[in-house]
Amino acid sequence: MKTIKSGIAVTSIFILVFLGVKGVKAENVGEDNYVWITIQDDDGVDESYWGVCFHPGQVICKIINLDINPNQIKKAKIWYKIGYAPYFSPLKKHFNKPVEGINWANIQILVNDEVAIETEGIFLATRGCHEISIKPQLLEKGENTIKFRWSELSEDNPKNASYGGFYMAIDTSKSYNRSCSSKDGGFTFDFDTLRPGQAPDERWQGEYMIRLKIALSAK
Ligand SMILES: [Ca+2]
Repeated sequence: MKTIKSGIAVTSIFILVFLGVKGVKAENVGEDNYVWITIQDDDGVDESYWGVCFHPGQVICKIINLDINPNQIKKAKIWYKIGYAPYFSPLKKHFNKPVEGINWANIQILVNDEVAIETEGIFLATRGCHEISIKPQLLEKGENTIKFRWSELSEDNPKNASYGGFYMAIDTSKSYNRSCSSKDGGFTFDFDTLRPGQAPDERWQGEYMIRLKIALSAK
């Protein structure tokens, strides 16, 4: 994978709070005495098509740069936006909530190629914004990757589960070369198309709407 060394330096919470460094948002100190910081490239508005994955061979990847020692991070969450209701391939139909008898394959979210969460796809792929807590220990200083993919179904597949389509929102108005997709199960990644396997097109270029939220101690 091409390596991009750029991004946002989180060197001092207080400098960031007062200077309002682009791409980093600090929220108020909560009752738990944490300062939450959001590291994002997207502008909050997805205006076009999506990064769609229909099977485990298709992987999407967002790169987040951290200039901070991960042991300073008390809590961490991945925020992401799904742009369209997931598609259940056997029935050729979109569903936006769990339905009795419709069994989805699992979706995995990987942080630096470690599985941070894996659960039945429908719970991670409904249209709208999601926030998932992850272990801060998965994060590294420097470049971090956050990947989304379908998990391989087991051969016996006792629940008769199926893959479908999940639709990661893309902000086409911003581009920092920190989003890429794979059509070969994650062996190679392409920065020119965010729809795995599709030819480059401005409707699926830019940045995935995937952010990292980290909590630092306010003391
Ligand atoms: Ca936008």
